Amino acid sequence: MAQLINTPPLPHLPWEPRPAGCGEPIWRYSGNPVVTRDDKPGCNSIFNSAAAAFDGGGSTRFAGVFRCDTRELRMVLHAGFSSDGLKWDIDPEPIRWAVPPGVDPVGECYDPRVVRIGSRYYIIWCNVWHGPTVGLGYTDDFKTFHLIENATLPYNRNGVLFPRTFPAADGGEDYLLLSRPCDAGHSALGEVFLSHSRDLVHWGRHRYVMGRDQPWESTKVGAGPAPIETDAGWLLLYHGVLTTCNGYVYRIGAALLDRDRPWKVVARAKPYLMGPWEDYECVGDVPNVTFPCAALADGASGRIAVYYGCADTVTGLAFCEADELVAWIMDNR
Ligand code: BMA
Repeated sequence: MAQLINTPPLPHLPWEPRPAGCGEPIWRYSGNPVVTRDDKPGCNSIFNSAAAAFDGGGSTRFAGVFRCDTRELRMVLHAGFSSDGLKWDIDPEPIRWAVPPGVDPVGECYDPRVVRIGSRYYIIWCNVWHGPTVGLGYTDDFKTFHLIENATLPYNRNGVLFPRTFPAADGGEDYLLLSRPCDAGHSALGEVFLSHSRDLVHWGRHRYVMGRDQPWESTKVGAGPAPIETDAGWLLLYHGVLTTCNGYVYRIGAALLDRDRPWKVVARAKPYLMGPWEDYECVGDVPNVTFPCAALADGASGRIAVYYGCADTVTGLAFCEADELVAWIMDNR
């Protein structure tokens, strides 16, 4: 039975038990979509968004960064707060970044991830800067947001930090970042790499992690939520894309990465874990998209709640248990 490691208890994790008769390793929240496009007046869509446990005082137990596309169809990030991870108050004002001298301002932003390392929350997103690249910043309070630097040159997307640092040979500690170098479109440059950094500014010691494998992920793959540490390895949820005669289909896959050298894949499930199935996943601005960006985990119970974008329009929530998911990956690798 796999256990979560270095994952604090999260007693208020949003949770529903597996429905009777459901034999799947992951199941959807009965109130899906958990965030709709009406949850912030005047926007077009709220999807591909990230949530994290956050003690904001009062009843605020969660904070998030939401991709709220405007009705001009500009991609904008907004902070949001919640007491239960289900009902969200999304700040009507977009996130404004404090920009260090000499650093270019932030462009349009999409597909944010939020990763807590120590007491600080790091935001990683796709930043439109001479093409898509990996933007990186931090906040301590979800009110003031500090830009660091772009972590990569264009073109790159789906940057995701690991939620802790890793000991290096010289006695220091390195941050680790997954990313997916690409081009301006939907090319075959669709493979996940890992980079090391001592200071979150300079990145190097690049390692190959994984590429396209099964038919459902034959166009490209990209990391989803921050990896979750278990005693069997880092649990990585990712998206995999298939090109069909009628467009792209985005599904969710699951893999385990080595705990100490996470560019080594320990096991990877051949079938997809979850894909467009319900109407809100199949119908929207971009049909047939399930795109995971965040996972909350309760270190005490092993329960995991996954937030994922649905059809580039709304946000869904799904539940799974770490030990069952690890067993499912091992059984289906
Ligand atoms: C990707 C990104 C995602 C989006 C997906 C499907 O390239 O733009 O934000 O969900 O396409 O449209």
